[in-house]
Amino acid sequence: MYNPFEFDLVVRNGIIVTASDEFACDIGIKDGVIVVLGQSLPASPDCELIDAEGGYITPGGIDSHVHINQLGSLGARSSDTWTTGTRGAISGGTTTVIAFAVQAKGKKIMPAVEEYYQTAKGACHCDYSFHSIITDPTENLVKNEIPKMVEFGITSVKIYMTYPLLKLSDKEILDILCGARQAGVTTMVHAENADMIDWMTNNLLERGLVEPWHHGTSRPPLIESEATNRAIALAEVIDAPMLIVHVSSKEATAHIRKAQTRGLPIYAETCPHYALLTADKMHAPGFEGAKCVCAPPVRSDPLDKESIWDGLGNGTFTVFSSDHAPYNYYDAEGKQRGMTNNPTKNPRGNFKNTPNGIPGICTRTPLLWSEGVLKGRISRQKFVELNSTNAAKLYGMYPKKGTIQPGSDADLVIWRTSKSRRPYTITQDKLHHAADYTPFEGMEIEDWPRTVLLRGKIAYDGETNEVLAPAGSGEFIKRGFSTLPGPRGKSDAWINDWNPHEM
Ligand code: DUC
Ligand code: ZN
Repeated sequence: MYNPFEFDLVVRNGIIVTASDEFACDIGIKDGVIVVLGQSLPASPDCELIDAEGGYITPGGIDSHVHINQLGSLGARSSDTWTTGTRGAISGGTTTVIAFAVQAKGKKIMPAVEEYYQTAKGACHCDYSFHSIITDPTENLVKNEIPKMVEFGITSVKIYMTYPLLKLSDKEILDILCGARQAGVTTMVHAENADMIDWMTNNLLERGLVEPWHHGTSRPPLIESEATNRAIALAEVIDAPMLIVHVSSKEATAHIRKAQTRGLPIYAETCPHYALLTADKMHAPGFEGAKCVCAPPVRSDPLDKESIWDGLGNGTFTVFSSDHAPYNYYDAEGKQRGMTNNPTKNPRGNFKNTPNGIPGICTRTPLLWSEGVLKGRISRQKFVELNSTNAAKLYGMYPKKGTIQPGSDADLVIWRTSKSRRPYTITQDKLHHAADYTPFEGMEIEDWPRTVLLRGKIAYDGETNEVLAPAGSGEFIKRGFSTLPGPRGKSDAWINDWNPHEM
């Protein structure tokens, strides 16, 4: 028999879903941590009770790719601060976010990390961590600063193959992969071919083809496919784990699948917009198409979306992230840059000067639950894997985060049952982010989280649509190493006599 005074909170009458199992039982929580999973747990008079009313309970979501309080492409201003971004996250069932601390060229990474840390501290409605974006891989950074980052609790770096201020050469990428591999760090890659984009963009501009949808014309799937294939080759040379971020096309998905089949530690991420939106969104009247300008672009071929759902179901994709990069539509420092900075004076704006990115932090988890699980595209176990568990494992937070078991943080999402569920229409006025629009406006989905708990406290009430976790309740998560397969170890499968293990 458990001591009834052990618990601060008992969640009764729910069906727990993890990445591997599903079972009906109570959850006993003490000091924000799950201490017992059991049948008919006793509760003292002081113990708080939550009745899940037969609904599924999934681990709090982990959104491992969000841009918050970060300057965007073309110097655009993010519409979300840490407070508003994490308020949006928690309202959609995300209890941990990982955002980006950016190294400025010519500067060190650790000061950027420390400065970014100060902007988040005390401001968040959910737990948070950072990846580091490396823009200038000096020898000192690779040898000395990456290990310092690891000590701080950051065990992943992100690099870009495109964008003038961010892009790295193949040689620089190899340098980073070496340092990352030695430090046990996972490298995330934005894979698009920079020269192809520049060339096509200039050509389109010369011909006056500048409307928002030509953003998609300038970045066809081949651009993503070539860079993905190259990134995988670079990772293979070094035997370094790599995650390809925001995969949008069937061609890139196929390269990743092939690499995984060959046993390489290649991981992949996709996002709600690639699974659910198509390029016709960029043809909206006037300049409205700018609301869906992001990179890689949402695709026009329905087979791309089909391959994204196949990849979500068959394990090609490791994580499902929002790539929340919010720029207000009605903002001269947001999407309107494409109207004001518009040399051809085209009344529909200019895609080249439109900041890339869309908001998605509130809607990511409900969309995957509704469009994935409730529409029968993926199992509940796969949902948990994509929404929480794999991110926790890959980014070194498991089992504190990403699952429901004794010892884990009591970060929980309680869903309604098939009887109590009611259709939910996504509209901007209900969302808790600070962005002034949602690309999913008007979309009818099957459900929205009923209750969200952050470390054993009700953080969001779906009945009233209220965020109850105060700003400042989120904690910085010092991350450890990935527990998913890393370098393949001593093997005779090297490309030739050169062997990264002898470096
Ligand atoms: N593309 C990026 O490269 N970053 C943020 C958002 C986007 O659309
Ligand atoms: Zn991004």
